[in-house]
Amino acid sequence: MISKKELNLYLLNGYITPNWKLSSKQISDLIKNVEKLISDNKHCRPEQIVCPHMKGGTMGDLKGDTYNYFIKLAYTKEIIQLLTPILGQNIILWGSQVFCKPPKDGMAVPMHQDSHYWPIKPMSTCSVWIAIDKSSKINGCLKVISKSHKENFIHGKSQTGTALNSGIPLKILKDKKIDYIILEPGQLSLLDATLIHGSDANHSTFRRAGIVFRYMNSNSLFDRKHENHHQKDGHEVNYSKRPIWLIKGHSGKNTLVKNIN
Ligand SMILES: O=C(O)CCC(=O)C(=O)O
Repeated sequence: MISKKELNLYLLNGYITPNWKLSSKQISDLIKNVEKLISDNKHCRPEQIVCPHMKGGTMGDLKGDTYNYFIKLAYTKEIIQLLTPILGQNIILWGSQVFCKPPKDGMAVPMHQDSHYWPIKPMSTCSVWIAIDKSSKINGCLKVISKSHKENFIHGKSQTGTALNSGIPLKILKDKKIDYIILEPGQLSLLDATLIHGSDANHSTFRRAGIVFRYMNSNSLFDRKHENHHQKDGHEVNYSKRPIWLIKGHSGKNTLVKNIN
């Protein structure tokens, strides 16, 4: 559970790193499964492995059987306890992504607000970003603009060689203070959907891998009619048929809801 002080910091700044981390066994299982996922899917950039918790991913082209592991990880009791003060008693898992930046080759993620792309109405969602490797400025850790979650910013086409189609133009960001989220393996960060965040390219000799799970309050609607879009890697994001998972409580008016319990 996060403390009242941590909850207030999350509401104020748009993110927190709670005082909890995965156990050594959980970390070694996570490393093993991410490495298997990447080696089973050499056709994907490792920063762009979308929905590894779903059999076949969102397009049916993700190979291997690690989805069994990732969906169970999303139900980890302690992670859900951290989320509950933020999202309430009714929670759905609707997405996930592995962002693994190989040494010397990892792509930058342009500064963006996730709410710009997402089909959730109203936007009551929280991302749990879990560090698989030590993540610091050297290997392209997450960077955020604290308190930026109160406002919507325009997005434009992103530079070539970055992991997303669009980002916030650099001229808008130039005077804003950047905070770097430095994490040990197994530590995690909770991020508001509207917080401006991104990460630099990895020029170091150390891998920087993380996995993010996307949760929403199930009183919000996962809108099946939201416009589809195409990612840079040719991956089509199609929200109309994606299954989502009930983590706790009720599923509200949401459709295509599964449950592993
Ligand atoms: O892992 C990263 O560098 C970026 C993560 C991100 O953009 C996200 O979780 O929405």
